[in-house]
Amino acid sequence: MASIQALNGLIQDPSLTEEMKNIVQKVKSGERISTDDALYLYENAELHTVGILANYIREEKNGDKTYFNKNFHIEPTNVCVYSCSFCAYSRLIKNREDGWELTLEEMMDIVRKYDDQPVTEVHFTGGVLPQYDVPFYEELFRRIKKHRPELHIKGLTPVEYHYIFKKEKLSYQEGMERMRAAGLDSMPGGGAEIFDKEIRDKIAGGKCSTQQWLDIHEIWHKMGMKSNATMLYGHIETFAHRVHHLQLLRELQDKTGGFMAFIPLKFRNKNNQMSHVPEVSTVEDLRNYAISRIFLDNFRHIKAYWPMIGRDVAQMSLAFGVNDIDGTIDDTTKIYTMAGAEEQSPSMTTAEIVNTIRLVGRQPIERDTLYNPIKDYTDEVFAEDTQYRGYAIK
Ligand code: V47
Ligand code: SF4
Repeated sequence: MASIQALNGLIQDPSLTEEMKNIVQKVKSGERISTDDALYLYENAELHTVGILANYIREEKNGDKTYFNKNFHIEPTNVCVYSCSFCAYSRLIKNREDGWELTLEEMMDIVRKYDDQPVTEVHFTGGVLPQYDVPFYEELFRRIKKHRPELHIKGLTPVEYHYIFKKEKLSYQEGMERMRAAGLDSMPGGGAEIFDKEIRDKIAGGKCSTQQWLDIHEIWHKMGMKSNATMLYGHIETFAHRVHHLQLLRELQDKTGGFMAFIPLKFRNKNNQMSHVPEVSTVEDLRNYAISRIFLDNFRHIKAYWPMIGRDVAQMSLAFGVNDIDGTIDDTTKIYTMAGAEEQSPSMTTAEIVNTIRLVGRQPIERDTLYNPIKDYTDEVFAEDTQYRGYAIK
């Protein structure tokens, strides 16, 4: 494979520092890099260098396979009891008339809207409100499963679970068991933000702590269930904070093996209390994907969430360790567009997502939430295939 030649080329590079040579050797021999190595990469490494290392690991783990899924989002509310300073939702608490609070029936209407579409997953995300309690979510999940049993429910995060279980006086174990019994299939990666306590208190004060976030995932994994992990980066955190975050995830994954994918989320600065904080560059986004890929040797998948990062950067990220670009979704997610994400109407057809992947020489595979392959689209011919975003398609 081309990636091993690139890696061997890198090893010959006389300009490499001793530290860098040591890291390259570790990657080549499949040895885990240390937190000091990761910090060294964040502080010193050029994009092309981490790109070669991450691409080598990506191809070792996943070859050219690049996954996507067919899903839709439901955001029960955009009002929230918390007011994380990076969140474009939180300002709406004071301005509730701009907000929406969906009823159970309204959420079921959204589910029914997809009845004749081949979606495999519904992803619940959004604000935290007292009326959405344990019995409410149990009823919602049960009704979805009754209506469409095979639809995978990926829902809520430790932020919501910590809040609703406390209200109900349930332990995390009891609460997660009730959620599973009601139909919850997996947990998305949100609410992780950044694990360093000082920075977390500044940007996401009041919601579940780092330890609580990790504990809920650990309990869920020990029940034999799967989840994802995220990191909100590119705001007021340092490189050392990113390494600390990755280290806690790697440690938990060593214990449980329950994480499917790691999803770095770039801080977007529109319509929130941190609009004065500049966004990081695309080069930094790609370096961050790559270093995450290199460090998280026990995570099989690194995902670029394209509605947030934009389809062009998501496409580029496929050469920097990423092997998943999430879903073909309708314009059902507002949390990121409100915060200034690249995609103002985040929806791609299957043909668009497949061609985004094929145009950079990768193999597009539709997957279910648990990464079971559904269909290989490498040789699929679509009606609109003569041109895609200005490129001629063979
Ligand atoms: O936890 C909120 C982030 C997350 C902003 O598991 C922001 O498959 C950047 O976790 N700038 C929720 N990020 C979304 C999430 C997710 C998304 C897609 C797939 C999966 C998965 C999980 O969104 C929050 C927070 O970190 N977020 N506001 C902002 N201004
Ligand atoms: Fe609420 Fe989540 Fe926004 Fe924080 S990030 S204010 S918990 S919706």
